[in-house]
Amino acid sequence: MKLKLSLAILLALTAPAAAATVSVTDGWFRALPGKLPAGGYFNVHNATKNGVAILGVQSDGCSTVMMHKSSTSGGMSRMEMADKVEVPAGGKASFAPGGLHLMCMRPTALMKIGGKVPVVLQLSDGTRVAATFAVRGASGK
Ligand SMILES: [Cu+2]
Repeated sequence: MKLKLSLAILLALTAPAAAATVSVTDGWFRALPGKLPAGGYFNVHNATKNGVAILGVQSDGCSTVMMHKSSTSGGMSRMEMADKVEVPAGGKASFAPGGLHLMCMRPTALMKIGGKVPVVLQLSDGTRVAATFAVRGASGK
């Protein structure tokens, strides 16, 4: 009886901590013909009590991955580098067409429409988050 009780306490103490992580959902790349860069889109959720920032991204599907932000001003759309992307405690950040996105430079043979590509985010707290992105065609489907 005593053993069961302490096990229950242990589970209660450890379960929430294990669930409080940074996670990635809805990840996909838009593969374009030839060696054109593939745009990468996803949502990142920070369930921890501390704000973190994404400092870099790596993928075996790309020679280099950059973070970009698109914006439109005066009818002109442009992209600029995003050195880091903040994800507030308990909040999220969205990489979506027209805004923040990954720029997958010189895609490798892994970047095949209908396939899957591994992606790793490097966070400011020193941890890494692994995710799998689906590869879609130019239409986003
Ligand atoms: Cu870009």
